[in-house]
Amino acid sequence: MRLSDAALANLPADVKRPQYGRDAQKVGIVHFGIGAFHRAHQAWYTDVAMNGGDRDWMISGVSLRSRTVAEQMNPQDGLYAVAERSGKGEAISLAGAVRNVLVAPENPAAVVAAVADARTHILSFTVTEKGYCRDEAGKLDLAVADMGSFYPLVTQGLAQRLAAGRSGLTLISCDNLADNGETLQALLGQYIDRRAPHLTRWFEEECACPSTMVDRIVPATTDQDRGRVAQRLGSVIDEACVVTEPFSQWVIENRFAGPRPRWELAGAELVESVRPYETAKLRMLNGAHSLLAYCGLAAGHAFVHEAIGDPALRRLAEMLLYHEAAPTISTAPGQDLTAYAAKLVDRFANSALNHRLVQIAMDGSQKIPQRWLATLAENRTAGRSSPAILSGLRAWLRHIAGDNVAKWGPIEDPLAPMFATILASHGRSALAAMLLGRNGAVSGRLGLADDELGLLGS
Ligand code: CS2
Repeated sequence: MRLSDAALANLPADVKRPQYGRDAQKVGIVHFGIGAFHRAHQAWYTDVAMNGGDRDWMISGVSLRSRTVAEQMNPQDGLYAVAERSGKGEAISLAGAVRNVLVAPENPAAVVAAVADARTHILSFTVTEKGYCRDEAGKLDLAVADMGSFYPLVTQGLAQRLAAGRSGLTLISCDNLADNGETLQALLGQYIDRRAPHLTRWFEEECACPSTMVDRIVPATTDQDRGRVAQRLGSVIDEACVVTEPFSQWVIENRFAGPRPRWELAGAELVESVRPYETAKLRMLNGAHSLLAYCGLAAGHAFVHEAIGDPALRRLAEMLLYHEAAPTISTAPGQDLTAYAAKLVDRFANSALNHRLVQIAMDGSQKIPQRWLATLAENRTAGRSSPAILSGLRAWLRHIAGDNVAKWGPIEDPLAPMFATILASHGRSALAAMLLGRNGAVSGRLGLADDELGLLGS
């Protein structure tokens, strides 16, 4: 039997489930990019808020490309299990905040209508770094944005809101970008300027794009995970389950255009400025993750816990955390980076998660600037070297030159065609300067100095 509202009666009594009448709740959030991360993070926070008494915050998820998630979730009435795994075991609960999943290419009008609906107050996004369609200078690439991104759908929905005299919206980026709220505001603003200029002023005045720091490690769900969850659910099959760690954090800039769920009931922190948390998260957690990914794959490891268990890699990660990233962060009152770094190492060591390094290694061109290059540039200005990051960059260059392909599969990166062209016409030794030098295709304004490029070798 497949999980669904009707199947709830068949579940073992000890499986936690939504305590609110799901059918009675209206949709208040439209979320773009409804992958495993969203289900284990924002949708879970929203479920906790509704369990705590909040109402009408159901989520309509949008898939921008494939119908896989719709096929997993829609037959289940949007229900799915969140399995929190650690050395202490596994806790399972059912989350109920997702109403349905819309597949944008099949029914764009339904997505636009959901954005325009009078009851919608929030749009949110986990479209990954590349989903923002930025060019090398960080500006919107209009041609890419017109082809299957969220920009046209959101813009049409907002235009309908304006035409109908409806309220503005809060748009929340939950992706690992620096200043993700400002970035979203600027890029969507550029799209609106070009494609619907009559909206520009209304968007600026009536909508808000708060920045957020999102954090929860969520490996891609495997068939084995689904099998294990089915066992826990008394043989009820859940195609949409997610596996995650017990830890979760969400820091949100308190700047909304209208109502919002009480996400603080699940521990979300609403603050004046997200920047210190976001910078620490990107440069420390994500920075160390990418380092472990490229150096770990090269050393033959498959999982994060194996890489952090390798003494040489652990030393390298700690060098990045304590000596390279932490000194560049201006902390908020009470923010303790030493404790944060120690906690990260513990989280990475969680061997119950099986978090694949190849998952982290993908899309490096989109991740490296905010994870490594910003740190490197600030250390350079302060006269400090960043040897761990340089090791990471060296490992990344080898990765995209194909050294790990035989063992770990093809390079997944939107710039992979460019890497191939550079390799074919200029050879390996040109990669560093063309991608990471001043105004390089990956580094942009964060380009490396000549002596640093020299240290990368070839
Ligand atoms: C990871 C992140 O895949 C990656 O690049 O670094 O997804 C990481 O697991 C999350 O940001 C943790 O919050």
